[in-house]
Parts: sequence; C-alpha cells; structure tokens
Amino acid sequence: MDARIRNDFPILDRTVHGKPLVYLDSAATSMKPRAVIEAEADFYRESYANVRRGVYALAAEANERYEEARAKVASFIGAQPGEVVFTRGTTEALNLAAWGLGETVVEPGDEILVTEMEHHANLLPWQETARRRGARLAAAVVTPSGELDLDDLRAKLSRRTKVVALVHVSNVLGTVNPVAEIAAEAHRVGAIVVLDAAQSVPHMPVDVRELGADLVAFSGHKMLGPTGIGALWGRADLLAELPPLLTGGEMVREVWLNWATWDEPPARFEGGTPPIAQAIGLGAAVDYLTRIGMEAVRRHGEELTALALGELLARPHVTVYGPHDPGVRGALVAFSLAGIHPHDVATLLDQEGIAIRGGHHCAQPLHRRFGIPATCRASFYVYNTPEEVKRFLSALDRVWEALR
Ligand code: 7TS
Repeated sequence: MDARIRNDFPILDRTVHGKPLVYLDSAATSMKPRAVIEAEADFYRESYANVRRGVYALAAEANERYEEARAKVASFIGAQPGEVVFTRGTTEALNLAAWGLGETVVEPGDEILVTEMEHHANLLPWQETARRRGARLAAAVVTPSGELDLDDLRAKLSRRTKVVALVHVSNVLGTVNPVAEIAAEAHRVGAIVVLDAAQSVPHMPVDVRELGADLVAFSGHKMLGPTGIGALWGRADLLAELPPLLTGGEMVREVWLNWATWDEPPARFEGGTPPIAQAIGLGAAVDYLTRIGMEAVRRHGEELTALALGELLARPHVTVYGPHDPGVRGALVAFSLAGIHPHDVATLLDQEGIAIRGGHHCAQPLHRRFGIPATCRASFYVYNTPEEVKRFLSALDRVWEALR
C-alpha cells in the first residue's frame, strides 16, 4: 500500500493524550479522505437542492449527482443502479429486508435461519419479523475455532426455511463465510438469502452476482464514506415484490385520501428527502477505493492482520478469537488478555494514543457462545501501517506488565 494514502486523511495527523493517534477501530467506522469531505462540501457549495422534484436547473443537477452516486455504488458491487436502494446504513437496510420479507414471504409456522455470529443488526430485525408473523427463528452454530458449522446449518435448512440471513465477514471473529455455497443450499429449499456485508464490501472485491445472495446490505461510513448513508442491493425481481418500510413523499405514484400506489424500486424505498450529500460523498469514497483497487485493499488488510495475529498468537497470555489463518479473515482481530477486562485494556491503550474497541461489539449471543462478556478488537484499513501495528503490540505488552 502506498504510504502517501495516509496523507489523504487529515484526522490522522492529530494527537491524542499528546501521542500520535493510532486508529485501529475501522470496523466500527472508518476515517474520511479529503476527497470524500470535499465532495460533500462541494455539493453544498455548488449544486445543492432537493432531488426528484424540482424542474429548475439546480434541482436537475442535484438529482443527476445523486443518481451518479447510485451508479458508482452499483458498479462497485457488480450491480445495476436500479437494484441499489440508498438507506441510512446496514441497520436500516436489514430492517427494510426483514420488514419486506415479513410482509410477503414469511408465514406463520415458517422458519428464519440466522447464525450465532450475527451483529445485532442482522438478528433483532429477524426476531421482530418472526414475532410479528408467528414464525420460528433458528440459528446455525459457530465452531470452537470461530467458523460457521456448515453441517449444522444444512441440518437446520428445510422447506419451512423462508429466509437465511447471515453475515459475510464477522465483525468479531473475522471469519469470512462461504456465502456462495450457503446461498446455493438455501436456494435449493426455496429460501431467500439476506447478506450482511457491512464488513466485506469495504475490505474486499464484492460482486453480488458471484455471491448469489438475494439481498445485500452495507454501510457507507465503514468504507471511507459519510455517516447516514448505506445501501441495500436486491435482485430486481425481488425488490419489485417488496413493500416499503417508510411511506411518505417521493415514493408513490398516485395518492388518494384512502389509498396510494408505490413507485418502482429504488424510489419506493427512499421515502422523504434522502441523505443526498452523503450519497454523493459515498460516490467519492467508491471512486477513492476503486483507484486503490479492492484487491490491493484486501492484500493490505491481510498483511496487517497477519502481523497482528502472528504476534498475538505468540503470547501465551493472549487468547485470539476466530480463525488463525489471516488468509481467511477480515482485517480485524478480537482477543483478550488473561484475567484483564477488555475495557481496561482499551482505556490504557488510549493513554498511548491507540484507539481499539473493547466490548461485545453488538454481538452478545456470539460472546455468550464463547463464555465471555467482551473482547478487545483491533481493526485495520487502508491508512494503517505495519509500524502502527507494532506500536499497538508493544503498548499491549506494557498493559500486560502493568495489569497482570
Ligand atoms: N453488521 C455488521 C457485521 C457490523 O459490523 C455492523 C457495525 C453493522 C451490521 C451495523 O452497521 P451500521 O452502519 O448500521 O451501524 N459494526 C460495528 C462494530 O463492529 N463496531 O461498531 C459498529
């Protein structure tokens, strides 16, 4: 990775507690390059207006730039623009999917299959759908090494399974799930496959057609883009069947006092004024990542993960969660130090300017599965360097010496 990339991220120049910032929490959210900050600001400065309504030149220009951003996001994941619904992020996208499939596909007595490694964003919407529709929620288990137990998943698939909702890359274990294989099996029983791609789309080449899922959710803020914008990709014929989650302006055809007809996707799912500047910012983030190349992004993540993983595994007082092979992981490592609470580790590292996350990372059932309340997690992105990983590791050794 070109070391100059770092210079594109103004925030990385700052200090924390008098020390240079080492930001290792990109799995929570990523920092923004100047190109993204400027794209958003330029829109406000030069082309700002609402979308989908005005006939005046500025409104047409704003609309053009909003739709241009949609086309960029679509091409980034191998899709058509009409299949990309802008949402506030992964959470909203998954709620939209769970609501829509609950209304159209899930019947009383049916099953929804999730996994034990889901982020709450891909669990709670399905709990709600199951409760609302009188369906059953089942979960495929995770092996001790942090992989999905595919035999268990297969055993839990049946003709009753209407939806299989799973994460592509676990935000705790780093596990990369074999989505294409699982999707093929799920389709064999007629289930719809919903993929939480919040931790994959930012970090590796993703082609929705190759994955074989039917609906795919991700967030802009984890891929160098602004907050408040994300997307739900859906197979066009499936999107056409789904009802909207939000009703209101600019998502309808015809409105009478007692009834209305929905617009076509994606407009149907974007009721109200959407996050226009944020979508344009996400378009700039996609341009930025495309310039680096997603293969290079993945390689860099793998290199930093391999470095951290190798060093952590060599320390007898450190427990690492998830697969030990960096080649089959996302760019993050969750770990714990024997007998020390993850919050204490994160707090002491912060004193040295190092930002990692300690907690349950919105995956409480997964932590319960491993019999622990929390873990520490270091996560990496394009702007991180091997030197930063080494600084983190030596600071971690000092934390261990101080608290053991
Ligand atoms: N799914 C996964 C796998 C995630 O990692 C996250 C956010 C979400 C869904 C929700 O995304 P949002 O953009 O809608 O909030 N994960 C994390 C995390 O690991 N630490 O902070 C947020």
